[in-house]
Amino acid sequence: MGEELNIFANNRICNLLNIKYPLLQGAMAWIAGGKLAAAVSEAGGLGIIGTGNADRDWLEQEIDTVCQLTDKPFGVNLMLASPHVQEIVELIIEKKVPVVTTGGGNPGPYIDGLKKAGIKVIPVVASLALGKRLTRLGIDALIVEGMESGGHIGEMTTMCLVPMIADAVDVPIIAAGGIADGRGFIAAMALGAEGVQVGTRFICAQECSVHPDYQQKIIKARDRATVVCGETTGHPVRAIHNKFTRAYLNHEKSNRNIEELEAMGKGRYPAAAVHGDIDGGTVLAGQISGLIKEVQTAEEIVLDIINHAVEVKQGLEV
Ligand code: TUI
Repeated sequence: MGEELNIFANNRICNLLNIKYPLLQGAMAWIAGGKLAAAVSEAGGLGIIGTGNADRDWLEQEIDTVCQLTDKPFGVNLMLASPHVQEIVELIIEKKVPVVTTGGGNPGPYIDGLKKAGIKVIPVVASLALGKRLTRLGIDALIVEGMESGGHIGEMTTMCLVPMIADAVDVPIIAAGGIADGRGFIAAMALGAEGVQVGTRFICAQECSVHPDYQQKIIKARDRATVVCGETTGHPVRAIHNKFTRAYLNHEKSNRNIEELEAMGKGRYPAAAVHGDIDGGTVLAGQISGLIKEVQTAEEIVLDIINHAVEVKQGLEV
């Protein structure tokens, strides 16, 4: 533990966000609510509420839940493709949420307003071009997300994209995609990141509101369990292969009608995450699912990753 404190004493992500460990919890729509975010923040990481397409009332409740459970910093993810994005931004500012991450698009138009309200802004990017452009707009850090991630993804891997962006920008970088233990944590640091974001492993946290069958689907997953759907629509999504992805991919091969494919995917995220329809719903999860073996508390997950990272780092110092 003493060693671990030394490692993070000068860490720019810890200092920026006022957290103990440079470990962010991925903001998964329909999955990461206030209870999970509070548990991760209480454990020393940064818990983040995933908004997806949720409206203002839902988010207000989840923010209130976090504030009842912890006085530590937390974040909200702004999903830029949401029809409620404007009202969500207003609520974030009203509620003085300490940290905002963004995803699914270019957050350029919202950065100024959030920064003026004293909020730390950390966009998720999946390409070098957008990463470079956003650093000129006064963002605080970047989450660089590789295509190993679950959910909506870009084309680059974490292994290639993190060092490219690390070379090109001065803001600190948080690596995401394919990270679930101390080996991934240290590998990300070696690539030039100063923090990591972990999504899929936190789906298997006890405090996560996701349906228990969803957690079991991840725990049973092996190395090639996930597939990417929707490449022809321009919105590729990684999910665990099931009856639905099989039907979708077959349809995608034979029929490239985007509206039909979009209609086929409608409502599938909550079907799996909330109602536990793990055959007919979309079970968003990253490639790292095959490494996840059990449901643990958020605190156990945070400490396991950090302690493992310390051990791995020591093992490398030959
Ligand atoms: O956002 C994600 N992953 C997600 S969000 C989600 S829920 C959802 N609900 C309804 C509709 C759509 C999604 C499930 N998974 N990850 C962050 C991420 N952002 N990955 C890739 C990007 C990204 C893509 C394009 C960021 C910026 C971007 O910019 C395009 C441009 O304008 O240059």
